[in-house]
This record gives sequence, C-alpha cells and structure tokens, in this order.
Amino acid sequence: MLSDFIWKHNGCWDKILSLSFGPHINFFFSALESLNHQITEERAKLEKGLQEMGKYAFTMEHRIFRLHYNSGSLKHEGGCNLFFSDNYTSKGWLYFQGSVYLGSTTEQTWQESRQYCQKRGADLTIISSVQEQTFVATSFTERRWIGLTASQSREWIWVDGSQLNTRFTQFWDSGEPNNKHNDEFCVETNYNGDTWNDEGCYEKRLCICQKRMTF
Ligand SMILES: [Ca+2]
Repeated sequence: MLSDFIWKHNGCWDKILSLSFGPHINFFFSALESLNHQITEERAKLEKGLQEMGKYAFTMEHRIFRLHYNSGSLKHEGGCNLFFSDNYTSKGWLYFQGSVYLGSTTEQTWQESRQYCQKRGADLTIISSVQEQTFVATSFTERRWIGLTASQSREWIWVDGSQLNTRFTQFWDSGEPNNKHNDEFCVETNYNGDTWNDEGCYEKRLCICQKRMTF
C-alpha cells in the first residue's frame, strides 16, 4: 500500500520531502488520510479473509472427522478383514476374499506341511470356488500340497471335514486322480499348469496355507 502511494504520488513526492510542510501541509495530511483509508480497507479485507479461512478450516476439520468416522465404520462393518489381514500381508501372506494365504518355502510331506500351517494358526488351503482356484494357481506356480485327501474308500475330504463338491472335479488334471500305485491319497495343485493331481502323501512338496479372517 505504501509502495502504491509512493508510486501514485511519485510526481510530487520529492517536493513533499524537499519543501517545508507549511504551504503543503494540507496536501500532506490529505495524502496521509488517503493512506490511512487504504490501510483501513486492506485491514477489513484481511479480517474478512481471516474469517473465511476460519470457516474453511472448520469445514475441513469436520470433513476429516467424517472420513475418520466412515473409515472406522467400514472396519467394523466388513472392512475388518482387510484391517486385520494387514498383520499377515505385511509378513508375506496374500489376501484374497476373506482369507490370507502363505506359500511354504521348504518341501515337506503332506502331514508335515499341514503341521507347518497349523503352527501359524492356519491350515492347508481349502479351495471353494473357481475364483479361488484361479487365485491359488496364479499366485503359487509350483506344485504344492492343498488341504484335500482321500479316505480309504477314495472319498475326497477337505481338512475341515467337508466333502469335495462335484462342481470342482473340473480341476483335476487329465487322467487324474489315478491313484497310481494305489498310494495316492493327497492332492497337489499346479501339477500340470494349474490342475490337481493325487499324489503319495509321503512325497515332499511345498504347500499353501490358508487362514480365514473370521470374527
Ligand atoms: Ca495322480
């Protein structure tokens, strides 16, 4: 503002400074009044701007509060899975549709593999949908034990005691399960790309653990 004043009155500013105030005192006071008026206007604008910023800050604070609230609601209304699965995914587990999955790094028998999973609060994977089979096959490309075994009567049972749904027999590789040598009671996936094979449980394979995120 002062610079504006000096610029506007640049033509006579030198005179103001060089002449005595006597004959020009009215002009000088007029200039000061003009400057004071400009300062008052600018102050009013700043105060108004400050009030607007205060309202904006309040609005933003309110929005942030609502976002936190909504985030909390999501965690309690179904987002719990994602929230709690973070504890696993940060340690190398993969999340898919309400479960986390871990691939072992050491080849073991089927029973040893199950113990490996159980020590981690999980169990060998139960595949319950085409989508889950696709997820497993694409996420773990090696041949790996899953939680499916045959009873002595060759009935296929998952580790939770449920029977293999006939809808999923499409996952068997061509010619499988063949129970070769009459000792193939455990199932591996990714046998020939992304299909299943019955195999001797004593064979050593990697495995896939699954832990359901239920609360
Ligand atoms: Ca076989």
